Amino acid sequence: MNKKVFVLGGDGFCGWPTALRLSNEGYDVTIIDNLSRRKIDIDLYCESLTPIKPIDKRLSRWKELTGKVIDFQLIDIALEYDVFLELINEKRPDAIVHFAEQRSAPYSMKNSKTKRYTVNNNISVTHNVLAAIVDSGLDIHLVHLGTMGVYGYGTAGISIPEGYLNVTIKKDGIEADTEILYPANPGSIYHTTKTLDALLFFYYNKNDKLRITDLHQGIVWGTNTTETKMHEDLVNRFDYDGDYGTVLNRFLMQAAIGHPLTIYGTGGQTRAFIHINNTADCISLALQNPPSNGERVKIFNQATETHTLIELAGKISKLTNAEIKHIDNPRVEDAKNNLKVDNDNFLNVGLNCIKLQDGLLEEVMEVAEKYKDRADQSKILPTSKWRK
Ligand code: NAD
Ligand code: USQ
Repeated sequence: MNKKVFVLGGDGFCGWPTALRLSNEGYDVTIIDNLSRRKIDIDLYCESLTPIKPIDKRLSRWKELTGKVIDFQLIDIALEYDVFLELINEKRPDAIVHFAEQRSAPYSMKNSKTKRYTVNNNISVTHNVLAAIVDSGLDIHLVHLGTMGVYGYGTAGISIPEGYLNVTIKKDGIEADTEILYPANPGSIYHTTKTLDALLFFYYNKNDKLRITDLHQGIVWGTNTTETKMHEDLVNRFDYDGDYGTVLNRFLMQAAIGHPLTIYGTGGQTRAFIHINNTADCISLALQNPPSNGERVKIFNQATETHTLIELAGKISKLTNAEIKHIDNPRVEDAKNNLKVDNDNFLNVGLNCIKLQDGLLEEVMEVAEKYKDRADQSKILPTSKWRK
C-alpha cells in the first residue's frame, strides 16, 4: 500500500509543487488548506502574477494527466481541531508535511491586526497538529517548514549549524559542556512564530516522543517544477507585491517589466536561497529519512547558497540592463551581514543542489514576461514598515 501523507498548506507556493511531487513519487496525498492565502490576495487587492487555477481545477487536471488522485480537505487547522483530528483518525497518515502558516514578514508587520493574526494562526496550527498527533496515538512523522530567519542572519563568524550547538558554560568557577538549540534571533513577528514553533517541537519531542523534522528553509525562488510545468492549469503561484513577493523573484519580475530593481537600503544584506524544485526535493528526502523513535528533533538547514542582495541585483542587471534603485529600508535589519549556512544533512542524503544560473534566471523571467500584463505596478513598492 502507498504511504499516506498529509500536505498542510498544499495550495500554497511551496505546498502545491510539493504535493504534486509526492503524488508523482507514489505517495497517497491529501492536501489540507483553508485557502487563506487566496483570501489575503483579495484583501490586499493583489493576485499571483501567474493565473493560478482554483484547487478543484488543479486537482482534476492532475488526475487527467497522471491518473493519480490527490484528495483535498478545506479545513482551518487553527480553528477546526476536531475536524482535523477526525481526518487523521480516519486516514491514518504515515507523515504530515506542515506548510500551513502565514509566511510573509512584511504582512506580519503591517499593523496589530496582521501581527495578531500571524501569531494566532501560526502557533495554533502548529500546536493543533502536535496535539492531534498525540491524541491519535499514531506514529506520524511530522515535517515542518521553518525558516533560516529563526537565527537572525548574523553569525559570529561561524557557519550556522543545523539546529544544535555545543557550548561550554563558565560560571561560579565551574565549566560545563552542554548542547543547546542554536540561539533564536527573529527579525519580524512572522519569524518569531517560527522560533516559537521550534520550542513546541522541542517540548513534544521530549515529552511525547513525537518524531519531528524541522526544516530551516532559506528564501525560495523560481516558479515551476517538473510537475507544475506539465500543464498551464498546474502553474504555481508567483507573488511579486510588496508584502508577499520575495526578493529574488521580485527582482526577476521587475527586470521583465522594466521596473527598477528595488534594493532596500544598502543591499549588503546576505540571505540564503533555494530553488522551488529543490524545496520539493528536500521534502521528499526528509520523508525518506525520518528520525527514529526516541531521536531528538532533526533540524536541517534547507538552503543551497547565500548571496548579498547587491550581488543578486548586479547579476540580474548585467543580464537585462535593468536599473538598480536603492530605497529607504522599511524593515529593521542590519545594513550588512555575513552569512554562512551548513547544509550537510541534505547533501548527505543526496540533495542535488540547483544553483543560481543564468538559464534558470531567464526561465523565471520568461514566466514574468509571459504574464507581465497581469502585473499591477502600484503593488510593487513596499508599504509595510517595521517601525511606525
Ligand atoms: P503560502 O502562503 O503560499 O502557502 C501557505 C498555505 O497555507 C496557503 O495555501 C494557506 O492558505 C495555507 N494556510 C495558512 N494558514 C492555514 C490554516 N490555518 N489552515 C489551513 N491552511 C492554512 O506560503 P509558502 O511560500 O508556500 O510557504 C510555506 C511554508 O514554507 C511556510 O510555513 C513558510 O514559512 C515556509 N517558508 C517559505 C519560504 C518562501 O520563500 N516562500 C521560505 C522559507 C520558509
Ligand atoms: N528586500 C529588498 N528588496 C525587495 C524585497 C526584499 O531589498 O524588493 C530585502 C529585505 O529587506 C530582506 C531580504 O531582501 O533583507 C529578504 O526579504 P524577502 O521578503 O525576500 O524575505 P523574508 O522577508 O526574509 O521572507 C521570505 C519568506 C519567508 C521565509 C524567509 C526565509 O517570505 O516565508 O521564512 O524568506 S529567510 O529569509 O531565510 O528567513
